[in-house]
Amino acid sequence: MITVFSTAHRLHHGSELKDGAIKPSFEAPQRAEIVLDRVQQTGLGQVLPAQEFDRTCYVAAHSERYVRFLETAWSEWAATGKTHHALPLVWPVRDLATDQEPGFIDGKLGFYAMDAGAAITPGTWDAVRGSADVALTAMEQVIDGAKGAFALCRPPGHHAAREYMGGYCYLNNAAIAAERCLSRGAERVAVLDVDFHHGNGTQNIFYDRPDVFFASIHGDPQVSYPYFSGHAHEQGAGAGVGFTANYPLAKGTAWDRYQVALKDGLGRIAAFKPAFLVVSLGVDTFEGDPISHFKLTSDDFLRMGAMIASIGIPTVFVMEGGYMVDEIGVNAVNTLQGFDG
Ligand code: Q9C
Ligand code: ZN
Repeated sequence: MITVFSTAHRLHHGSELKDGAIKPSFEAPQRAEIVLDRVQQTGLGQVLPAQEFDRTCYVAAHSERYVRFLETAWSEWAATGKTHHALPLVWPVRDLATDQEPGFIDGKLGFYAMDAGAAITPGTWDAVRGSADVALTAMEQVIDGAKGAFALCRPPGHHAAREYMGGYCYLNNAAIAAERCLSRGAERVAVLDVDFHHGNGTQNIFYDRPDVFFASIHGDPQVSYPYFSGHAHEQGAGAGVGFTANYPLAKGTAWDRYQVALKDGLGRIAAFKPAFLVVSLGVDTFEGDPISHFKLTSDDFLRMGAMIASIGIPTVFVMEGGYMVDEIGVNAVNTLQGFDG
């Protein structure tokens, strides 16, 4: 399988608010380098650089004003004299909800963020658009006839919604890739999210759409980040009712229970008959992950890849989370090797 990779990810290493303190983000550059090393060691296949795509490809999944915010946030922040990373500190919750974009950067940060886990640094935008271009380039491979392709994206994307960042995510790489195949003529596309955390951003982007089926298997939001989405009763809205499927699973879930949800989700995707499948591949379901609560083993990722292959749909794997850096390469590449068979 071909891997698409961009060195632009190295321009971004943010801070996050965690346990009441600002710390270097768990989502660090070394993550992508370790996955790339494993791809090369195992001889998975050729590694291609990302092509550059037009920003209209990003606006397919996000609003124009949100993309403009991402492009200009660092310069607006730096213009106030601050030198540390930008993080939001006030949010338009419930009765404060408004659709009016504030004029000042501190207000914009809260308006366009769901949490204080996606910092803006000087290199963030270049890394973020490089990551989206990685996903778009991998989608082109599959549109052109490859059975599978691996988008080694960093930063990840699945928490980023139409108009907000969060959870280490800025542009939703998986949603941007899904929109790309639709704009190139596909009638239907499915997104399967196997990251430990609910793919709230992808769900948000496609919630009222019947042409994109979204399935997510994740830690129960009663006890796991992002807490406010991913319940089983969330199944879509309007014309999209029935085209979103959520599988919240208990803390401590291992392969025996995980594979029941995966089988059901894949069955529903196969019945939808999509032209393409995008897999949001987070490997933070691993038993050793420092911020998650599932118990998958490295061998389970081989099984996961084989099960995904069994439905026979051309598939783009888009890298999302996974924070046990020693094992992230093994677990991601095991999934791809399981798929290749
Ligand atoms: N105690 C991705 O995996 N912090 N994002 C959670 C839980 C945010 C994860 C803290 C986790 C975001 C792409
Ligand atoms: Zn995650």
